[in-house]
Amino acid sequence: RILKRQMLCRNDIDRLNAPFLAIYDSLIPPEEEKVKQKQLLKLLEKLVCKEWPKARLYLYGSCANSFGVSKSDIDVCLAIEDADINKSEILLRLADILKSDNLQNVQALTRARVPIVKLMDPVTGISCDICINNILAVINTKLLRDYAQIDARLRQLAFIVKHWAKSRGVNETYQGTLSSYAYVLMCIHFLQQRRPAILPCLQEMETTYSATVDDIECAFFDQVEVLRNFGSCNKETISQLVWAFFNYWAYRHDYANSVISVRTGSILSKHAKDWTRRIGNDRHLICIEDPFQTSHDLGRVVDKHSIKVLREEFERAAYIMQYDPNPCVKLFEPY
Ligand code: 3AT
Ligand code: MG
Repeated sequence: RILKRQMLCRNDIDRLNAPFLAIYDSLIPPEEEKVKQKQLLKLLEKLVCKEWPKARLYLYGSCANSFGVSKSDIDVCLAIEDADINKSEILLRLADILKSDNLQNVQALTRARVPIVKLMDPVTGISCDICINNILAVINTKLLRDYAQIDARLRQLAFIVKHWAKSRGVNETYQGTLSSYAYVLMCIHFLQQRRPAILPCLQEMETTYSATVDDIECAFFDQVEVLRNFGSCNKETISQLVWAFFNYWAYRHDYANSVISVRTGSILSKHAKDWTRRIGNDRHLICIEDPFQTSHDLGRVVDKHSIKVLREEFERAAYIMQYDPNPCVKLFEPY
């Protein structure tokens, strides 16, 4: 009976639309921030091209996937085609170049899992991480951005979920909770699964964009202008979707057997992916398939302690969405 009650939306749910949309609006970065980001990218391009004329710079992550909130750092990828490059040498050289142009807090982290140079631009006040040849991240950034253009509810839901995750301390991969990238994939998958569907599955459609990176074929439909009405048969509002999202992750997801897959627009079985056992540090306690690196579970950072933390947070959020008189405040209360 409890489960059944959880599955019925509270009857005043639409009263929460305006406050949720106001939170969303307050998180959108103002246009001048975008202008400053472009200004910094131009400066970096100028410096990089002097040293490596064939190199290119790409923005990736939340500054380019349209899921970035105000005052985020920016992620930049330096693409160099040279076959036998030594990443550490390039990062160290890059750090020298940036330092001599008065960029601040320049640091080359050559031993990190993803080696980067960090910097802060005193003119725009923006901090930035530069990595080398992380082309898959540039492509998954495009995939997310393309999904965001199909239905406005994706961006609204993802901003609210990211804001909730940051407020509740469950957006920290080094503590075993999930990355922003993983949360956005959870939102896309959730909207693919609504009936009628709010989002299509771009990787199952005709290929209009393709790239091969490290032997991985990345192909999907990217003419998203023609999909602008895709979700219009589904009239669910943002407050209903936030309610249903947390309800799904609190009570309906089958953690023991299921893998969510944006690539196929469906749920796969852990068994089919051979994700049933712990191998090394991969425990597969919550399974989120990367859309391109399909052997890669974005939930692999989650351990037996943090899975409890995460599930309790989903249950707390679902409870608040169901019963609290003021969910738009309570949901985001610092932990
Ligand atoms: P924030 O707003 O900075 O929290 P973000 O979208 O920039 O969100 P991250 O900083 O977690 O997200 O990651 C930056 C980008 O790096 C996002 C995605 O394009 C890529 N990325 C992150 N984690 C992975 C991963 N495990 N596998 C593949 N790509 C990833
Ligand atoms: Mg980022």
